[in-house]
Amino acid sequence: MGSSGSKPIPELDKPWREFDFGQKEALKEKLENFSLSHPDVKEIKILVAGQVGAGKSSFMNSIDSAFKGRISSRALVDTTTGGSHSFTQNFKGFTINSGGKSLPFVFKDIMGLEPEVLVGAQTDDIINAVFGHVKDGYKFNEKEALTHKDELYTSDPTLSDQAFCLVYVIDADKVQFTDAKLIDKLKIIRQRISDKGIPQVIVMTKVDEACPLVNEDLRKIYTSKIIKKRMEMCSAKIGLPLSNIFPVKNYHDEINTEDDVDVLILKALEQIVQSANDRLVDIQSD
Ligand SMILES: Nc1nc2c(ncn2[C@@H]2O[C@H](COP(=O)(O)OP(=O)(O)OP(=O)(O)O)[C@@H](O)[C@H]2O)c(=O)[nH]1
Ligand SMILES: [Mg+2]
Repeated sequence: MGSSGSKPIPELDKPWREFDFGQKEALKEKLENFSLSHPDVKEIKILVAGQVGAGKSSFMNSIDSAFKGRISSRALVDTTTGGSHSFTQNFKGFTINSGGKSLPFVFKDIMGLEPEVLVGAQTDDIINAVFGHVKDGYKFNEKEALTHKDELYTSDPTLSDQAFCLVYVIDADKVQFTDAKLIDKLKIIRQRISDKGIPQVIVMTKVDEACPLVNEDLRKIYTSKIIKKRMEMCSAKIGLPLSNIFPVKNYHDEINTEDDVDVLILKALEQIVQSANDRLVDIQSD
């Protein structure tokens, strides 16, 4: 690498992950025609968790935008910078429509995790939500977890109430500073849900903020050394393989959609939906 004084070139000669930026329409079509592999499940529930401000709501809006072909802002995004409390607090579903129909997956945005907050409350709520015990309308509360006595607690969840994939949204620009307490929380969640075979995917957001090269040209995402490093950090910290990590740029200040943004978002979605469906296949054959 660079000789004395010269800056190292932050770009690899060849992309380290093969990625076809021309596959947007194919991905869209595949996702529009996706059918679930279990007769009792009409839509698969996907939970989205992550630190406050990581871009969870923006990721769902970006998926919606990619299908609509215009910028959508259905999930409310906090536009004030530096907020330490989660902007999204109510548990409710977010479905995607495309080609005149509603796609068979529903996203549930969980309130952002805060490292300082009591370990119990938020981790328990997330684990309960994964297992289908949390009803829509529940307001996540940082001090107390939902208990079986609560009206919004489902004691006997059906298959459709359960989540088939947990998505961790991680900010590429902050991953190196991730608080050890937050990592511990994620580890607890991982242990509890991995036992039940629930797939997990990391969506690494804000690649535009993490790497100037990628900010200029999103197609450099897999030749950027910074992005590769941040993905490796995500993998090491959360304990998921690199193959489960998808870097994306969410729509945040754009007024038009762009194919390069869409294709990365749709690829992450394809992986999420496919792993959730694999889980359904496993359940069926259990
Ligand atoms: N540059 C850039 N900004 C982003 C990206 N994703 C999200 N943002 C911005 O980051 C801020 C937080 O995004 P949200 O989507 O509200 O984050 P959240 O995870 O839902 O946060 P809470 O609901 O508060 O837990 C907003 O100002 C977004 O516009 C991205 O990929 N790139
Ligand atoms: Mg949010």
